[in-house]
Amino acid sequence: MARLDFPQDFVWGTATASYQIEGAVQEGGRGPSIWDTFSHTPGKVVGGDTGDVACDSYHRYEEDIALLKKLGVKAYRFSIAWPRIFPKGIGEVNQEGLDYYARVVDALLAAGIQPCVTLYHWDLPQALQDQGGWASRSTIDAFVKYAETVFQAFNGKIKQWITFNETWCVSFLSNTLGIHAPGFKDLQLGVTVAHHCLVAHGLTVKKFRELGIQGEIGTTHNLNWCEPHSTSPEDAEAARRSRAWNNEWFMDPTFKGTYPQFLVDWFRAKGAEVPIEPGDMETIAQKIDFIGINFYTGNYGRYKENEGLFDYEEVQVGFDRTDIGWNVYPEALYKTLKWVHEEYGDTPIYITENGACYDDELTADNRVHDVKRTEYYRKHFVQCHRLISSGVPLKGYFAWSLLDNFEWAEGYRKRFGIVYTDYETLARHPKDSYYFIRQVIADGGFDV
Ligand code: JJW
Repeated sequence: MARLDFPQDFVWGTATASYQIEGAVQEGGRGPSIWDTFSHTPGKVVGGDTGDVACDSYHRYEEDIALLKKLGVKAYRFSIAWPRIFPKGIGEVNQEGLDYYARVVDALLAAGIQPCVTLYHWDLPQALQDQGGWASRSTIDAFVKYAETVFQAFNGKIKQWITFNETWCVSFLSNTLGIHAPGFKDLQLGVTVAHHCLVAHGLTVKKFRELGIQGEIGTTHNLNWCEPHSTSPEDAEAARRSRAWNNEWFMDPTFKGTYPQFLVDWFRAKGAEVPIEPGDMETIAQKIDFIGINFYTGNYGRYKENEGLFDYEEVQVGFDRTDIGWNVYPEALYKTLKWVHEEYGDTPIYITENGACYDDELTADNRVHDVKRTEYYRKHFVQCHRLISSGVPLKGYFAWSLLDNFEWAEGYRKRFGIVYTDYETLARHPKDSYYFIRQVIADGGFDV
């Protein structure tokens, strides 16, 4: 048996997002977002689920914060809903929206928990989508104005700010694959949206510095490790393309102010161009205080002609998979963050999401014995410890998620929480994984 100790100042936390937990979509002066529109469009979300009620955290945030306090986390990552602050995306500030988040922030601070705020976790005001959404550069200006408004409202209270959650999902998953809102299937649109989000990130960081806002600012990219299944050059190149699409396409601009040229060429051959305007790349590559990484899985794959965008198909090599179909591949967390450190330097790294989806069952004693999720966490914590030991500047870890919630196009059936949400009563029941994480935090580590 060995003991794995984490540094005293390691930041343990959990994460959520506004549309996934708040509900109360018509309250507090909130305007509609693209996720209201999308989830209310038949066929877009499994079971026709919507975020109308979700976990009702808009009304139950005190209970959620009590769960965080009992868990012993140092930090809580949540997102501010842009349509609560600007119901139409621009124009008049909705004071009721600011007041709601002020209550959340103050309750967190009173509980001794650092707020980590995501500015854009996918709930774009519908009014802006009606004018082109992220395909239009005017949305960039609207975003910076929204960011400035919340920076000033909460200056000094927020330890960490995250501009965007998962720019790959915002762009390609939502505009090229059509799986998330607004649900378009267009390569050019995905490329354009990715670029505009990156520019919006850069301008927001600039604004943050200009205003002299306290705390740290960064962004969160979801990385996905892809490895070739064989040693053939075709397989290596196909895996390389898939990896670059998920990873370098976002990390290179953020840190180096460049796009991976071979993929720029690949997209051009398919008729899509990055709409770069003078100064954009310098704007994107603003120095950030930390980089957030969301990590869930990795895969092996091979070349297959005309498969997807990259002539790449995944090969099943016998991984256990979670109930959303994602491989359990903890070593890929190590490989990914090792690569981030080697390729992009010493910027502090936070795992801003990691977790597992399993179909839990509430037992008669109101417990959930989520053995597989607990094992998933344990294995990923081992890799975190390995990373820290090998000199990677990993400073914190946020479990996705505090509680079961609206899992986007998958609806409520896919549960990622360490707390079970009973959607009939909206009662919360901590799962065994919650108690495992609580013990790790209390002990500063665990035995393997
Ligand atoms: C779908 C891949 C082809 C969220 C997907 C890829 C292509 C059929 C979880 N992270 O709820 C979904 N999540 O809000 C942010 N991250 O399709 C937080 N990525 O399939 C969590 C990725 C995702 C996805 C879901």
